[in-house]
Amino acid sequence: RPASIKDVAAAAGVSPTTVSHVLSGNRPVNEETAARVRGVVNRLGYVPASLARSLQAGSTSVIGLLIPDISNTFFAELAKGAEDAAHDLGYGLILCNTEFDADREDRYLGMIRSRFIDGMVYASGSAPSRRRLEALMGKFPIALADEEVEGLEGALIATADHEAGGRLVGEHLRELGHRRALMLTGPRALRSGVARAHGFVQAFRGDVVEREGDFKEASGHRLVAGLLEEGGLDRTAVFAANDLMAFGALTALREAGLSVPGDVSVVGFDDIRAASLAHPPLTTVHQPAYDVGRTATAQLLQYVTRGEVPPASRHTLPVSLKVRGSTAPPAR
Ligand code: XLF
Repeated sequence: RPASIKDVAAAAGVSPTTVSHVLSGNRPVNEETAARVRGVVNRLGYVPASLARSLQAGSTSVIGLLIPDISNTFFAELAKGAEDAAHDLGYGLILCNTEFDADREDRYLGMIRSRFIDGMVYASGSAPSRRRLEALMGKFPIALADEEVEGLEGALIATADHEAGGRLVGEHLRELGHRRALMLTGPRALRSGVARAHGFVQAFRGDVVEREGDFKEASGHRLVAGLLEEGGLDRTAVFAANDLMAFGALTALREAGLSVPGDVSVVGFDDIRAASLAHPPLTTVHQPAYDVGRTATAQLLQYVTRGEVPPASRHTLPVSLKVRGSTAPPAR
């Protein structure tokens, strides 16, 4: 039996009238109470009568796009592509930003179960939600974008060729003459970073020290500053698994009085807009973020419009190396 407004009220310890005020926004409700009610609504998958009617008609014509970090402009580009594809077919798009937080991710995934949205493009790889995602995938239209999720090989996915990108960086640094590199990886649970590191180590064929970051600028700074404090960096090159971490590394090197690329070469991954504006402009791997978002969404919508769950299909988009001022042959 679907959850009723009375079930929600009982579980949240409020009256049905309060639940209705929270959902309609017609009367102000104490923020703490409202948050509790919304939490119960999501957990029980309660659907208000007005929405239920539009759902019975078949759909809400809205899909969700789940991303981990809205401040990373890689995901802004990806969202543009997704929004354009949705717009083309008359669909609206709700942005679900998780800040890499598993609880938020679970709440947003709850929206598909409650049928607030007709489908979801999932551009994140937070490990804790994997099982929840898997359970939903057999029943609802979901596509993966950017990040593969282990155990979900049967999914519709659009992603850049992360491993090939890592190889391009390895070859570039090797050709310049580098033999000792520091690799700042992403979290080990995320496939994109693991694939980039794998491709890099294979092609570089030198001495690589790895340190695990979290794809944010602060971790790139912390890891490089930490190594410098511990006794200096005996590496001539740093490859960061995304541009934000490369920016953090650039700052830490500058603060320590080291010059890029004179003392150390630095390479990123993504080619977000800020990469070409950095000092020096960052050598990086260009990922087609817009096309990743657009392809995943356009493919997914083919099935959403028919009310079908998409079959497995893989769209691997090519990457390219953008050589800029942050890399040069090693001085020593
Ligand atoms: O999900 C991966 C990790 O970080 C994505 O492609 C990114 O490179 C964006 O910065």
